[in-house]
Amino acid sequence: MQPALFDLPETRIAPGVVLLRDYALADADALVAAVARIAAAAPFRQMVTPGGFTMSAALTNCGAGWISDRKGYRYSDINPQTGEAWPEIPALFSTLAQRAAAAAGYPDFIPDACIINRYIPGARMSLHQDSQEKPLDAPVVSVSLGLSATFLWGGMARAGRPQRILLHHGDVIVWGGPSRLNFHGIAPLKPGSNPSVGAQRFNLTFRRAR
Ligand code: MD3
Ligand code: FE
Repeated sequence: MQPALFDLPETRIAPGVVLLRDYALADADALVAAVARIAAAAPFRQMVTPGGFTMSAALTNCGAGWISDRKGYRYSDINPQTGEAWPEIPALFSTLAQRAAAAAGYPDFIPDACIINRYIPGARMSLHQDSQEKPLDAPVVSVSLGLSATFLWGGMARAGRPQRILLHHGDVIVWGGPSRLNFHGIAPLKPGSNPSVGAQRFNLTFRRAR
């Protein structure tokens, strides 16, 4: 019998997409500590979309920063909240992202941007495509920390019923190849508490922005 998609142990879940269960578990506490240091210099904030909605997930960045306002989405070296450059990507982050990308079949990936999303119970991310990055042949490496979340992914169109994958503390997904422009999102986070992260979820996405 085929396992249900949501509890697949790991492996290739679509063309170019590899789920690495627990891959970041050994580094999780150090990753969370690094997130706290980054957030001390560049606080989490809820961005406003070009359509005027406030996103329910809060975010900060290291490396090149992704920002959104009424003018649109884009990458910016400057944090508009502080007027300063975003913190550098810690070596721990880049090493993990490169190892995971190589394990998934992308040996040449070197990230220059890391978006850090923070979800509290009830927060979500609606279906969208990530297309602001210049080299669209580079993968995106996603690291989940804290509360579990239901990841939603569709095909190349927003319409239709998205598939669901439960992502847990320490899981990594490498998303590339023909699936790089798939629509995806996060269902509203359920209440709960994680022993090392508390009542929240962080997601780190490593990208090649330029
Ligand atoms: C599939 N973040 O920051 S990570 C985002 O969990 C974003 O915070 C979600 O979507 C989160 O843009 C999902 C998994 C992910 C990230 C990037 C992708 C899946 C992707 C880019 C293309 C296709
Ligand atoms: Fe995304």
